[in-house]
Amino acid sequence: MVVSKNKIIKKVATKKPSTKKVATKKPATKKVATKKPATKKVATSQRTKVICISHKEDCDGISSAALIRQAFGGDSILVDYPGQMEALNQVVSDEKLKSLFICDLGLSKKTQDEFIDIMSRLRKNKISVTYIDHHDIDPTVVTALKKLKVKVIHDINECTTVQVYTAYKSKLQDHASFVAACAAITDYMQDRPLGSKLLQIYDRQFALISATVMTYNIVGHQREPDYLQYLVEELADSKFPHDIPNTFEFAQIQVEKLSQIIAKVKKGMKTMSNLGHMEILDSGASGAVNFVMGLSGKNVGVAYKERIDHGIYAVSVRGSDNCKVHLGRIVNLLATSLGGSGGGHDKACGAVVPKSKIKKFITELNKQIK
Ligand SMILES: [Mn+2]
Repeated sequence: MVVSKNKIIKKVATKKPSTKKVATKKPATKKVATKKPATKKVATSQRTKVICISHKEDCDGISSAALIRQAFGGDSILVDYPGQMEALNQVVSDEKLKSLFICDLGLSKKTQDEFIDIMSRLRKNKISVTYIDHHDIDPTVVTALKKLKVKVIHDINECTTVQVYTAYKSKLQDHASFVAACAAITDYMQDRPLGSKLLQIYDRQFALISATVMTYNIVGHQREPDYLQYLVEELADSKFPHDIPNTFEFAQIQVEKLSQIIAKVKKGMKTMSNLGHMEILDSGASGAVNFVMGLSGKNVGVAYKERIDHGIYAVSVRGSDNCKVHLGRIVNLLATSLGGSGGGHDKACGAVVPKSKIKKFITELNKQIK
């Protein structure tokens, strides 16, 4: 692995205390001794850390973290939606934190109040906070964040990485446009004004295969945080996916697994008037949901998997091009009303639903998407 920018910064930072030690060795002369407390004060109150909290489950989140790292250095904390608040609560108490970026982590009715509360605590400590995202957001949240002087970069028409790229282009290498184009593809946003321009720089098939291989590697390594961090570092280091060892081989294993899921969905899928749905037992719900939608012949597909330890179902919802309702908004309200949470894009979203409410969730969703 190449030594990352961030490690270099860290090394420089750790060298500082050693100079301090040199200073403490000099108590011989009075002048040096009186200077000591001053330097100490500055050192203890000095906030130097840059942290990016980003979404770990897809190419847009990982790529956003990579571009923030390339532009600003620092460390990434990669989380899923349920882990988002825990990570935020953790960084609030970090006395070294200077600057925080939050990327590709949409808010829901359930999380937005706590989020604003955490932001106000960070801002009281004068921490610079930038929230970059494209998920549907309650306008009152944007108003509250702006009032707290949180920098909000938010456009529902471009994926997060494209927005990171656009905002910090001058700090990024040329290769960052490729990372952003791939993220746009995997978020179904490569046809948007900025995303499509970035994609045009590159050969379409080359970008498609790169984005797809990245996605399979991210999805297949969700339980290996070190590997996800490694991907962030490699992308920040301007590597193409094919230059990261074994990514294509790993993608092949993933496609084989997916082909088995197709067979299982054909057998186990059920339909209602407006949607197809299926309980998934031995893979991720998000890996199966597109097949549920496609093979059901309906405009909406729902796949749900029980998280036995948590007493909930993790639900994935997808809409076809013919789906004219905003699924993210409907799912946000519906899941919240059933004691869960959820939200996302118009045609791709997710939810957490209490185990006992899953049937109600599906029948209500079926009613609401006519
Ligand atoms: Mn995204």
